[in-house]
Amino acid sequence: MANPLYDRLFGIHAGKDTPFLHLPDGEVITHAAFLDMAARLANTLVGYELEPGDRVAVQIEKSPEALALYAACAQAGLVFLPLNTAYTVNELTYFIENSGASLVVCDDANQTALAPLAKMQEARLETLNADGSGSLMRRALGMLPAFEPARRTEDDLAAFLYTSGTTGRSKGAMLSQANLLSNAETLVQVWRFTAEDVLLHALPIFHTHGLFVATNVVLASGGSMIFLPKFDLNDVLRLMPQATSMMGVPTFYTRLLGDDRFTGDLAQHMRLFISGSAPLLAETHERFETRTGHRILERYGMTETNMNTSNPYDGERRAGTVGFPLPDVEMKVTDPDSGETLPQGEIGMIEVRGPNVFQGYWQMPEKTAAELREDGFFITGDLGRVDEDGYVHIVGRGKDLIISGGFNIYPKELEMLLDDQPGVLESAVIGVPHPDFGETPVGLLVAEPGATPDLDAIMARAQAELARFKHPRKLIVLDELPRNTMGKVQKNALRARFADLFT
Ligand code: MLC
Ligand code: AMP
Repeated sequence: MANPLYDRLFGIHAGKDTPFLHLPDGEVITHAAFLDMAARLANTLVGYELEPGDRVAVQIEKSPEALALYAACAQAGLVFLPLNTAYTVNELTYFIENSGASLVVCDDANQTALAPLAKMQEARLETLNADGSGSLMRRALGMLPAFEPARRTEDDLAAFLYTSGTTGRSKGAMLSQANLLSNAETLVQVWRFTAEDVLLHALPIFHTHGLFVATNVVLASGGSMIFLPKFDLNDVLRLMPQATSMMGVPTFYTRLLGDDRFTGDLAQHMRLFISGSAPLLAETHERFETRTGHRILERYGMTETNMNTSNPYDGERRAGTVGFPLPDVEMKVTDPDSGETLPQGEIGMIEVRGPNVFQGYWQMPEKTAAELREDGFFITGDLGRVDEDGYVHIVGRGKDLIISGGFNIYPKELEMLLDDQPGVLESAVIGVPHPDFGETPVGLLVAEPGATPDLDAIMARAQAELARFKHPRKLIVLDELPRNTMGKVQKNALRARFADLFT
């Protein structure tokens, strides 16, 4: 094959007048129309003199055109680099510099702010707005709707997704065509997706879940998606009767359960509800079954590996577990210090190996070596155990990470900012339970001797520099931070002390 990713996800739909995207206003975009749009965009990208392997960084709202840009990058052999729309210019600077992107695509509204950065990086800057307007599509509309896919192999890179690190510095996870294809094709089988499926798609398309799990699975199966710009409860309730399946983060399910309009009748015809990206409380699983009769299928994955485990389609979907390793994924639980495999049932570090595991962190050989073993096992940073029936339980995190509504927040990044503020001696950021987002960050500060930190000013600083979802929900001044004998801050003690702040 000339270009496996394009051929197996997109090319297979050439010329088909079958629905691919159902938009909330009722408009339907067929596979053929979508591929026309992608080919026009691929011609546009090549017209900018981009070469296979070049990075295309995009920070744009979810739209059919944004998805077509992903397809166009696959077709032209470019590395697609989607970025959270919540990132500030400050945060974007690092991603654009670090990736060496040749093209940056943003909203018209951000063009002025990003222009100096793009210029400094010698990157081209084009725009694509939520309504499909902007310089990129303007040019694409004048292009031919046909494009010969660039020759690529399964080992070539398809995408970079940036993931934060415990040191506070983001790392570009390099995903090959094989990483994406193997996972998509496995998931189609294990979750029984077919051309009859209509997936209710309310996730963002800048992360693994919405792009590589939801979209790639639908593409590989030939089904269609109800493509919502975001999770809007009214739209989801209105359109669920036309869907067969839904994928979401736990917040989607708690929000549905919080609304009386979400009844068993509304969900009765649905084939499958899938949850992931953050722990689904066993209580949510049970309430969902009581309300609808459906057992949510929970699975476990991450940016570096796509999906690793899944509860079974046919067998028991066990609440509070993430099911079994996928058919082509090997998993072991190891001693975090020695790396030795632990006996079944013991809690340790989850490690995974398979065609889904990424190619390493872009230009960070030491970080890659620290997490990806030479024998191919990836050290996930998640702590878990396998029960007597083989179900994997995630019991905690070896990495200092907060997951809010499915978005990752690395405390270190917030702590570095808080430590820098006037009157602050030191800080610790912890995740505490939150009824809507699962967890939310709280900043604990210790004042310099004799100083009184201005909490409003510090919050304003955090708001100016960090994406909205990372903002500490509360700042609290403490006399001191609890430390163990080694001098390490005891975050567990702090999490226990502040566990009830929002519940
Ligand atoms: C939005 N806000 C958030 C937030 N999302 N704050 C904290 N955590 C979040 N996740 C902000 C908004 O900007 C807004 O700010 C305020 O919180 C309330 O907004 P909202 O309208 O209630 O939020 P909403 O826009 O509805 O978004 C919530 C959400 C969304 C849960 C629908 O965050 C979402 O779609 N999350 C999915 C994340 C995801 O796809 N993760 C997959 C990662 S891949 P203001 O200023 O108005 O107060 C991965 C691998 C794997 O992890 O295994 O899948
Ligand atoms: P990300 O880096 O955004 O891909 O986030 C991946 C992390 O999300 C994993 O390492 C886990 O900590 C967490 N995660 C994903 N799915 C689940 C799940 N079903 N249950 C618990 N944690 C999960």
